[in-house]
Formats: sequence, structure tokens, C-alpha cells
Amino acid sequence: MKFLSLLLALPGTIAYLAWPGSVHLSPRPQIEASPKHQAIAHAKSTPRWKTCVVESGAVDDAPAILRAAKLCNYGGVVVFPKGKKYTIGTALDLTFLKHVDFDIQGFITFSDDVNYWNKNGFYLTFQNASTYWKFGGEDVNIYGGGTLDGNGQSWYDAYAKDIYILRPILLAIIGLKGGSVSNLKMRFSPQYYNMIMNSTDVIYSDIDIAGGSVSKNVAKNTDGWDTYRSDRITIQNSVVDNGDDCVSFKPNSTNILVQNLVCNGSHGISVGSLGQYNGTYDIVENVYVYNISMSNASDGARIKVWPGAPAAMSGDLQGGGGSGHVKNITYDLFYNNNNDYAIELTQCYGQNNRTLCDMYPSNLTISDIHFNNFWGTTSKKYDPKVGTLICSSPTVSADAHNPLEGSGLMIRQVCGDIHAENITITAPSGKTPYYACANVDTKLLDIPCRAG
Ligand SMILES: *[C@@H]1O[C@H](CO)[C@@H](O)[C@H](O)[C@H]1NC(C)=O
Ligand SMILES: *[C@@H]1O[C@H](CO)[C@@H](O)[C@H](O)[C@H]1NC(C)=O
Ligand SMILES: *[C@@H]1O[C@H](CO)[C@@H](O)[C@H](O)[C@H]1NC(C)=O
Ligand SMILES: *[C@@H]1O[C@H](CO)[C@@H](O)[C@H](O)[C@H]1NC(C)=O
Ligand SMILES: *[C@@H]1O[C@H](CO)[C@@H](O)[C@H](O)[C@H]1NC(C)=O
Ligand SMILES: *[C@@H]1O[C@H](CO)[C@@H](O)[C@H](O)[C@H]1NC(C)=O
Ligand SMILES: *[C@@H]1O[C@H](CO)[C@@H](O)[C@H](O)[C@H]1NC(C)=O
Ligand SMILES: *[C@@H]1O[C@H](CO)[C@@H](O)[C@H](O)[C@H]1NC(C)=O
Ligand SMILES: *[C@@H]1O[C@H](CO)[C@@H](O)[C@H](O)[C@H]1NC(C)=O
Ligand SMILES: *[C@@H]1O[C@H](CO)[C@@H](O)[C@H](O)[C@H]1NC(C)=O
Ligand SMILES: CC(=O)N[C@H]1CO[C@H](CO)[C@@H](O)[C@@H]1O
Repeated sequence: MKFLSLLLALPGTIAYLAWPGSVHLSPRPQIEASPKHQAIAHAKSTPRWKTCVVESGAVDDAPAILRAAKLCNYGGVVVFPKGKKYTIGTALDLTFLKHVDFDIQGFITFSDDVNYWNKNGFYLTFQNASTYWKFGGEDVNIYGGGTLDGNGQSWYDAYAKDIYILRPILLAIIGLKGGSVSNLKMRFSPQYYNMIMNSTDVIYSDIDIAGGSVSKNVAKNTDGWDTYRSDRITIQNSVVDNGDDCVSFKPNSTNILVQNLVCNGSHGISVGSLGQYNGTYDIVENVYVYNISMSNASDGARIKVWPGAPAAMSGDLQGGGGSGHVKNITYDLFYNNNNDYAIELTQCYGQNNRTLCDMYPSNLTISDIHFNNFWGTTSKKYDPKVGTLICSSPTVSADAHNPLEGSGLMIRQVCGDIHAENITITAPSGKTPYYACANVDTKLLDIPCRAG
């Protein structure tokens, strides 16, 4: 072991296997979903028995990180010691991992070579996202109290000139089965802070997200978390200060638990947008959002679904026509502080013309939705309107073979079973608050609805 350590630590070595005890390790996290639990508890991680240290200081530290990850794969901890600063200058594929931890105590940033990353970041197709690096495999834990800094300013400025530039995600987890991300600071992401894609059984805890633009160009699409094609994901005990969704459940997000978050300046905790791509089937099912404090946001709880025909809000916000279902979603214990709407549910996303939205009802159904225990005060923006629930009008189609309707007309209910209970949201003016509602069963909603 000692021999190996010396051998690998020869001058010029950029990563080495360390003698046990020779480098400070953070305690390994033992995170459980709490206070709410997943139906199937997150898997326990196996022990680690070797340690690899990443040396810093190269122009590009990506090769050193890759080497350390390979050395420590199958039972090791890759350490980025406290006080060290790393720069990643080339795209880093870490999707081969198995039973390995990343103990990030130091500071990791990314080069601001927009041209390089635009060409060489990992392109994710979905929403034209890209990523600097990607983690995947099995039983991987990332923690350590350090910082990931996305060096976003050059991207905020570049995006203002070209909306099609491929802005990287700060931390993408792709194809991971079992693992955790905890106790990290995330700063200045060019786009989403976290993307969880093609993954199952991953828990995030104690993440601190912040960072905006210092120029006139706003930091856009800086979602805290996006889940996509993923199952059994927990996000908890974190603070987020950003300018887009605090958490967003994208297509095929199932069994997701989000709890104890404090979000500021965001677009809320959002299902969607869904149904953006014609020809695809999107599912968001079994989501529990518990104990959220949401401030200065456009929305508190939000469900956004595209209508049945394509719409183009802007060059990089267009779509519609996709099908699927949103089912069994609960928002429970939700504090609203200066958000424009406490609740927004729409099946007309991306289509401002309601006539057109009603003409082409969504192909994506919404059912079994619960908004429980909301309090607080909205912003002045729509005062005294504090929320909106707009479903597509029911689809009526001629179907001679429909056994339920003697007339041969079939009403396809695209939105129903939506409940609101114990909601005490007030408007800042003190006027009686109301919600704009359309095509929803107001008997199930314990809120003051007005036709909207
Ligand atoms: C995710 O999984 C889908 C479906 O299995 C696959 O087509 C896609 O390539 C995967 N995406 C990535 C980035 O690995
Ligand atoms: C809600 O979350 C906050 C942290 O954001 C925590 O202090 C509080 O105890 C939680 N409340 C409940 C009821 O779980
Ligand atoms: C919260 O968000 C608002 C609006 O985006 C921003 O002006 C403010 O600086 C943020 N405050 C904190 C404490 O992060
Ligand atoms: C949407 O997809 C369907 C088939 O899935 C196709 O018939 C239709 O033409 C498409 N609509 C548009 C506007 O592309
Ligand atoms: C979601 O899952 C359904 C059912 O498995 C599948 O048909 C669909 O293609 C998936 N959609 C996406 C966007 O992966
Ligand atoms: C609804 O989702 C919750 C998790 O949020 C889950 O515990 C429950 O079993 C789901 N209900 C059904 C009918 O699947
Ligand atoms: C909301 O934003 C204002 C500035 O617009 C800021 O002073 C305040 O701290 C924010 N609230 C929270 C809870 O972050
Ligand atoms: C992705 O970028 C291409 C141009 O590169 C654009 O045509 C397309 O609309 C974009 N898609 C989305 C969903 O933004
Ligand atoms: C909305 O669409 C309808 C149907 O195409 C059209 O007649 C109407 O002018 C549109 N309204 C606006 C405000 O564009
Ligand atoms: C109603 O919601 C408030 C939060 O606004 C909560 O403290 C209270 O326990 C809830 N009441 C019931 C009966 O659940
Ligand atoms: C695949 C599918 O169901 N497409 C339908 C989507 O909705 C529009 C109108 O709302 C219909 O015309 C499509 O047939």
C-alpha cells in the first residue's frame, strides 16, 4: 500500500492513492428522507476503504479528477482537500462510477471558454440543455462542504446575444442508481443547478444554492433542480436563491419527495412544463411536496401543461401537442411570502390566447391533485387575485362506439379531481382574495373561485 502510494505520488502525478489517515476526510453522510419518507427507503451505501487525492493547480484539473475517479472506483473516496482550488476546462464523463464517494471540501470552478463548452459540453437534447460534467453508475455520494461554482456570468451575457447557445448545467446526475448529494454550496450556474436524469434512488440534502448576474443580462433558467426520467428522488433541507423554478418535475418524474426547502426569487415548485413535444408521452406521478417556505417568487405551487396544439411564446419557448398524465401530486404545508400567485395550475402554458387554448385542449390529463395547508400573503402584482386554476375545456368528440354516451358524443375529461383544503392566503391590500378558475370542479376547492 505504502509502495503504491509513493509510486503514484511521484513528481508530476496529478492524483494519488493516499496512505489512510494522511488526508482529512469528511464524515460519510448517512442521509435519510425525513420527516416524510419514500415508500421504499433509499438504499444504504457500502463502506469505502481507499482514498485518492486530487492535486490542484493545473490549467485544467479534469484529467486529474478522471484519474482519481478511476483509481478510487470500487470502494474509494476521491478527496478535494479544503483550501484547494480546481478548474475544470474539459468535459468530464463520470458515468462509469461504482461504490465511490466524492469528498469535495475545496472549491471547483469551470473555465469560462464559452466557445469550447458550447461545442463540447454533453448535449442532453431535452430543452437544449448541456452539462460540464456528468455523474452516473451505482452507489455514488457527493458531499464535503465545498463549493461548485459555474462561472455563469459569461453565459448570462452570451445568452443575451444568442438564445440558442448551449448553456451548461452545474451538476448533472445521469443514469445513477443509488446515491446522494449533500452538504455543498452551488453558485452561479449557467443554466439549471441540478439535473437528475435517467436515475433512481437518489437523495439531495443540505444544498445551498445562490448566484445571479451582476450585468444587465439576467441569469435565466437557473432552476434549482430538474428531475427527468427519474424515479424515487428526494430533495430536502436546502436553501435556494435563484431566478427560475426552485424545483421542477420534468417528463417521467415519479415518486418524488421534496421537503423542508426555503426558496427565494424563484418560479416556485413546478410540475412541468409538460406536453411540450408533440408525439411524446409525459408522466409526472406520485409527488409529495412538504413544508416549503417560498418568497419573492412568481408562483408558490405550480402545474404547467402545454395545450393540444403548438404555440410559440418565444424562440426558445415553444411546443405543445404532447400527451401524458399528471397524477397524484400533493403540496402540503406551504408558506407564501410575496409570491405573485400562491397556486397556479394551467393547461394553457405557452398559449396566451384562451380561445386557441380552448379550441385545442391539452392531450395531457391532470388528476388527483391536492393543495393543502397554504398560508401567507401574495405580492401586489395581481392583488386581490392570489391564484389561478385554468384547465382545458373538456374535449368533445364524435365517437359512435362510445358505450357510455347514447348520443355518440364522448366527453374526454382532461382535468379533474383537483382539491384545495385549508388555504388561508391573503392579498397585501387586505381586500378579499380570490382565484381565477376555469373548467375545474369548484365543489372540491375550498377557495374563493371566480370565473377566469
Ligand atoms: C436516458 O435514457 C433514455 C431511454 O432509455 C435514452 O434514450 C437516453 O439516451 C438516456 N440519456 C442519456 C443522456 O444517457
Ligand atoms: C420545515 O422546514 C424548516 C426548515 O426549512 C424546519 O426548520 C421546520 O422544522 C420544518 N417544519 C416541519 C413541520 O417539518
Ligand atoms: C431574494 O430574491 C429577491 C428577488 O429576486 C432579491 O432581490 C433578493 O436579493 C433575494 N434575497 C435574498 C436574501 O437572497
Ligand atoms: C403531432 O403528432 C401527430 C402524431 O403523433 C401528428 O399527426 C400531428 O400532425 C402532429 N402535429 C404537429 C402540429 O406537428
Ligand atoms: C415516459 O414513460 C412512458 C411510459 O413508460 C413512455 O412511453 C414515454 O416515452 C416516456 N417519456 C419520456 C419523455 O421519456
Ligand atoms: C400517491 O403518492 C404518494 C407519494 O407522494 C404515495 O405514497 C401513494 O401511494 C400514491 N398513491 C397512489 C394511489 O399511488
Ligand atoms: C425578498 O426580496 C427582498 C428584496 O426584493 C429581500 O429584501 C427579502 O430579503 C427577500 N425575502 C426573503 C425571505 O429572502
Ligand atoms: C433548441 O435549439 C434549436 C436551435 O439550435 C431550436 O430550433 C429549438 O427550438 C430549441 N428547442 C427548445 C425546446 O428550446
Ligand atoms: C385568439 O385566437 C382566435 C382564434 O384564432 C382569434 O380569432 C383571436 O383574434 C385571437 N386573439 C388574440 C388576442 O390574438
Ligand atoms: C391549516 O394550515 C395551517 C397552516 O396555514 C396549519 O398550521 C394548520 O395545522 C392547518 N389546519 C389543519 C386542520 O390541518
Ligand atoms: C395524439 C393526440 O391525442 N393528439 C390530439 C391532441 O389534441 C388535439 C386537439 O386538442 C387533437 O387534435 C389531437 O388529435
